[in-house]
Amino acid sequence: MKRFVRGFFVIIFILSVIIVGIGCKNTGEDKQVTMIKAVPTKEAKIVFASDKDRISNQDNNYEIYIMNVDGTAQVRLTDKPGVDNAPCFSPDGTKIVFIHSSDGGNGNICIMNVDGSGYTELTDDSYYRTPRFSPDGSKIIFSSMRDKDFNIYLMRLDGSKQSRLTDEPSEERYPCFSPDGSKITFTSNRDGNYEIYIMNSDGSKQIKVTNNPGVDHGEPCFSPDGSKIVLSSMLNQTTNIYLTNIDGSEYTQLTDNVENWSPNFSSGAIN
Ligand SMILES: [Ca+2]
Ligand SMILES: [Ca+2]
Ligand SMILES: [Ca+2]
Repeated sequence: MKRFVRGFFVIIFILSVIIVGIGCKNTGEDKQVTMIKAVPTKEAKIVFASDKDRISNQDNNYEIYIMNVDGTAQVRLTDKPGVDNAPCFSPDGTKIVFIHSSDGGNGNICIMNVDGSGYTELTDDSYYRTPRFSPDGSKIIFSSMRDKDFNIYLMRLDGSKQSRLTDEPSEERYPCFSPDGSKITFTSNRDGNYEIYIMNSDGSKQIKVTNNPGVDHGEPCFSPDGSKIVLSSMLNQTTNIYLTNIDGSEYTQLTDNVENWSPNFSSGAIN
């Protein structure tokens, strides 16, 4: 009997050592994760527009700011009367493209270095919106109503070689390249209802992706593997985030609240 009791306690002791060991390992992993969250990499930055330095409620003087991913080290990059907004990093993180306008609507496409130097207006007739870099950083895609209605255009980083990719009398807006640069997604109301479209990067083969009564006009964006598009759509007076395959199948509503806009994928795999 004594031998049995002694053996029992030996087994309990061994199990305790194993459980404590596992617990310590998990604690160590949690610490590591916490450290990664608390100390973002030096390179990662977020760019955004804000009027937090406005002098009065009427001055409408948005500026472009940059900050660390934890919200620290906020630095103003622009200092110019008028609205500087809609910023977007170049793929290599060295430049920012954005819009400068008088009222936050249509404006001119501008580019600057990531430290705010080299502020340059690439256009001069104030008809432009939503500039985005191509994945290789060599071109800027944007929408403009300089030809009366909104269309999708492409140009070099110095503003030269502008080419129009759409030619419908409807509103074509919010262009965004696929990660491999071969396709562009955009919104259009050419069939009477705003839908998401895809075309080749030269403007050929324009195909409608969505087909529903919702107003699919919200900044579509490809997934990192190019297989899906995330967008915002208004149905029943509220705008929510939706996900669809690029062939329009599996159109899925992801949010169900009041007003959700501007979805964007991070890099990484989709499970
Ligand atoms: Ca400004
Ligand atoms: Ca058009
Ligand atoms: Ca629709």
